[in-house]
Amino acid sequence: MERMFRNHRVRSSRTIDGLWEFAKTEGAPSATGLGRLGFDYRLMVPGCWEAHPELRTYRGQGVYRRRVRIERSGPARLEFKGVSHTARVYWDGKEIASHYNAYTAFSVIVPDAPAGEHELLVWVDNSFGEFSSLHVPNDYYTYGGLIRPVVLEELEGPFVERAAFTPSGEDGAWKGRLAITLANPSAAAREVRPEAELAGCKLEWNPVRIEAGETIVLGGEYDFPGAETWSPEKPTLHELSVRLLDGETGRAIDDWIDRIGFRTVSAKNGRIQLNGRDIVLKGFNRHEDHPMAGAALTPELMNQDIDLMLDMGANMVRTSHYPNDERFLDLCDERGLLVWEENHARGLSIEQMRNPNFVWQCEQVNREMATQHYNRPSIIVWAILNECASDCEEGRVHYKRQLEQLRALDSSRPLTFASHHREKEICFDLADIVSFNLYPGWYTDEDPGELCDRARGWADASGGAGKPMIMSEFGADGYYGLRDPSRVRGTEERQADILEANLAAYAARPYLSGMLIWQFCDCRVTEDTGWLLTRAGTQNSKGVVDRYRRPKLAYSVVRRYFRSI
Ligand code: ADA
Repeated sequence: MERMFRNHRVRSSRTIDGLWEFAKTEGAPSATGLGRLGFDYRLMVPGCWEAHPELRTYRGQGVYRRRVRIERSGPARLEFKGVSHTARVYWDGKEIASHYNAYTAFSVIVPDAPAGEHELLVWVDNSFGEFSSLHVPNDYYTYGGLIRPVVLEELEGPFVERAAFTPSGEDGAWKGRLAITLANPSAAAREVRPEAELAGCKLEWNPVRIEAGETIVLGGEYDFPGAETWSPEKPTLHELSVRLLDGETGRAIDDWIDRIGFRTVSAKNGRIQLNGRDIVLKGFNRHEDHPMAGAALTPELMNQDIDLMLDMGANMVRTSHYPNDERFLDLCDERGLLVWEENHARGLSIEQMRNPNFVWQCEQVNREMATQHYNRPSIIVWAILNECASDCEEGRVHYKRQLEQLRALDSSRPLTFASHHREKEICFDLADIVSFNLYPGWYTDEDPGELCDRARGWADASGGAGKPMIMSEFGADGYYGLRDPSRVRGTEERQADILEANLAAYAARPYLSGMLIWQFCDCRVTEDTGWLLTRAGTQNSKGVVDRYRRPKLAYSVVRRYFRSI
């Protein structure tokens, strides 16, 4: 199941999940060599290869193989929701696609796939090196494999590539802008009649002729008097269904379904507004990580994480530090958990940002994140480049370029980035919200309240005056099960004390618009992160629950504070 709802009623679409054959390989692939490998492993898709007992710490390359069946000759479309971290796709021995980055989807069309059996090979690489500027040894784990679903679709000709919907207006008077992208991958031009339905409104367009290979965009601004408002308390979703009818016969040849939430978000007067009302964001940073499933959490595990966060009284999750699985975002839409979604980068120095691939790899992940997740009501903030070099002019060039890119892709959501540069930060003027990662009580001995006030001052002095402020990370290590009345560093008691001191200080500061704990669950980290990030147990232990989601002492402290704010 690639989404939490049905995406198509007309288009033939299915996931190619289940067992795939897998072989380890070395170095760059050659199409002929790949097919001759001994495929000794049987791995589950979606899944991480680390789930196999022999591959628990494998970093390198491998090839997945699967035979797929096409029922009706014509264009076939493959969509990979996430391959970690570099993929090359081969269809009947021919390379048809490649993609970098584990955390965004990519698709490819085989224009003329004959009915019958075909061989699908996916070469996957999760190694670190010069090519990869964003997946680097880090304070989380880059798993290997087809970590998110794979979808195979059979098209009849022109199809709905996507539809972007931007709500505006207010409760009782909702409007919205709809932009539908149609493409024709087949060799012949065809006339189609597009229609759409949303919140009881039926939209129809005149027939259009789409030339072979052409992409067109149509749409406009419409009123939706029947639309109900989406909010965390009542996350009403409306089905948006777009259909393409054959120009001559009127028969439906393709469709595309998404879910829309009517809500607005703004950042005005130093506060963040949802549906025009000031809101305080309280929640967690979360890595997609689980001891049994790696980065390929099952929907049950995703939903359990949301249950735990909601139980503690959270209203927001930050997808630190990369775009998340579409199914997790579906659940957030459905359950009313607000999302800060960010592009993929953590703690890159200016030297790392000089990697010749950094610019295009960031541009791509920003574009894919914003276009693929555009319709989601739960996402109310886009962010970039967590703790990178926003303290120097050379770094600022990247922050400026990427925030401008995101704003051009989506002007309906406020933008931010999480900074740890304190008074040395020089990019707050570029963002809509100022966000601080500070660890009083853990990395420093400062008082959280005083530090927060100083941070507000740093923001005001460096371009952030009048902008809403979020404490985007604070926390402390607590090793699950390590309890001791001495309350020394590393015990669950000390972690709970530190979180309590932070939460008490932030809850008492009316100028704050948000507080996000580092972190929801403990997570695996790369083995070779260097002395600075050598972490006991090769994990970041600042979770309020451990890797198996067992609550630590801090759980009830957080629950008490979040529920009372
Ligand atoms: C940083 C970083 C997190 C994590 C955290 C920590 O603020 O953004 O990814 O590494 O510190 O635990 O130190």
